Amino acid sequence: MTAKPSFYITTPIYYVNDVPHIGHAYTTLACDVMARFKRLDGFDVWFLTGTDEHGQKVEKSAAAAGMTPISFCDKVSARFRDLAEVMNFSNNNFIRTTETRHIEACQALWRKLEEKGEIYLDKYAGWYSVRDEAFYTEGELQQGPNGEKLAPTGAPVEWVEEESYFFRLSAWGDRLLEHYAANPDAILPASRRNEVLSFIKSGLRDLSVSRTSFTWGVPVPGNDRHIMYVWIDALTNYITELGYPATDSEQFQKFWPNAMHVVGKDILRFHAVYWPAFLMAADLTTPKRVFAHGWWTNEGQKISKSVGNVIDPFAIVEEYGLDPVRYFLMREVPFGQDGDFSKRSVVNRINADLANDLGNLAQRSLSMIAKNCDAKVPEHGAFTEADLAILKAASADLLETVRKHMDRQEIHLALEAIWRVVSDANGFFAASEPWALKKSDPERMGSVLYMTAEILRNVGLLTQPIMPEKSAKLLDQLGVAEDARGFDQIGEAGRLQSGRPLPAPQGIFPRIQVEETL
Ligand code: ME8
Repeated sequence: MTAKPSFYITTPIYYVNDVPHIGHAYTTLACDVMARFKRLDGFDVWFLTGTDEHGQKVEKSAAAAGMTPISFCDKVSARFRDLAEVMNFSNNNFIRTTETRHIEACQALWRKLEEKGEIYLDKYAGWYSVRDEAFYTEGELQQGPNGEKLAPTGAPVEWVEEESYFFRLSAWGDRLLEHYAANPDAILPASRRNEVLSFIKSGLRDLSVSRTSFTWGVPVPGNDRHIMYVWIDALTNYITELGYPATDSEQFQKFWPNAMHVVGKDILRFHAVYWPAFLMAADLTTPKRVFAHGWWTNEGQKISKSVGNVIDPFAIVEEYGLDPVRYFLMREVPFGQDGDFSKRSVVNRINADLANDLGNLAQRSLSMIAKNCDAKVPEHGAFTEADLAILKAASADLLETVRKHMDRQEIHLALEAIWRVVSDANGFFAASEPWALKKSDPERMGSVLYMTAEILRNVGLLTQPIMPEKSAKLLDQLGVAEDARGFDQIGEAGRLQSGRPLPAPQGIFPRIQVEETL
């Protein structure tokens, strides 16, 4: 047997200075959808998420909560694990940067960089934002309302003067540009890639990679007055997970060559400039792709704790149900672009696409089958050319289209293609009038119902990554065995067998009553 192709997908590891909100849920959800998709498509998948627990920001939050840093981290990190549970994320592991194996991996990477002459000791004098955990040049700063200096993100900055190790980032610009010229899809979407390229072309300065003014971090090997800059520590999590420094381990060899990092646009620079430079400098290959998605606002406003409009993912799942929320988040906004969350758009989307389109198709066809076909998969007559074309469009062709979009993280386009098939199937069902055929041409009625059920099976297989539970219910109702739900079953390979008994149909996608929620 040939080995399965591999796929390694990671989320950012989230800071534990704050509890999880919709933005965190969104990124991990997108990764979950891709991980599930690839597993169903025959890949050996490793899907990682976790928490970023070091740095000045976390140290300050722990102090403000009157807790030791580690007990504070334990508490907040557990909330991110709960979120993974509640959102039905299929991550293979959950990493924490306070784990010993991670501290060892960071120190091994540091030693390697030092050995190679990529790190040197000097003095840093400049602006630092604790909120962003980022260094800024004078020229990047903007003025606040009271004349104070602010980071380009609007975060406060402080003047820092301390002894610091530096990474020779300035030496890597050309090699990064060469790398991205040779691998045009290594950063997606393309608009984000262009931003990264112009940042690199504007000239890279050496990067301060250690701090001495606080202690909550990974000690620099051989000089523990210094702790590592939190980003060097954080980014390393992606290879800690695969066993770094054991680069010849099976996990590392299998997954690192097919790594994809999904991040929000706010942290693309760290992933697409600093990280590949660290990796190349340490003789490691770079991730195959970094995908940066857009930013959610809430009812048109920036989501922020101070505005008090943070969307709690636990609460919206409670209110609308898990799979409808998963569907909404992936369908509403083109993946990569910014989007706005509003209750009205959630309700409209769920009612239109799930209750009306998919829900009605399933409900109408399955209840007709229950009544008129003895609750069995219908017998059918010979298929016409047109019938075969409809079936193909809803199976092999659809898989090809969906796969093509998923390979570029165009999740919304994949969903659009599936829903086009659902809409065509509704059209076919209505135009065929199976209720009228019952008397005039029962064999044709059987064919129409069979085809509709078969389309629903293919749709149900393809919606599993987005709506695992609802899709399972749909496939249960079509009598599809649990071991026949991979994408190798799409189309003729997995065709429903006429005469197989079916369970009693039940509504899967209830309508949300607008008055109740708005
Ligand atoms: O940056 N819309 O962690 P973080 C969409 N620890 N996505 C959002 C969002 C919003 N309004 N708000 C947050 C860190 N996100 C570092 C990462 S990785 C080696 C270290 C998501 O807790 C988005 O994915 O600030 C963003 O990149 C991430 O949360 C930032 O999470």
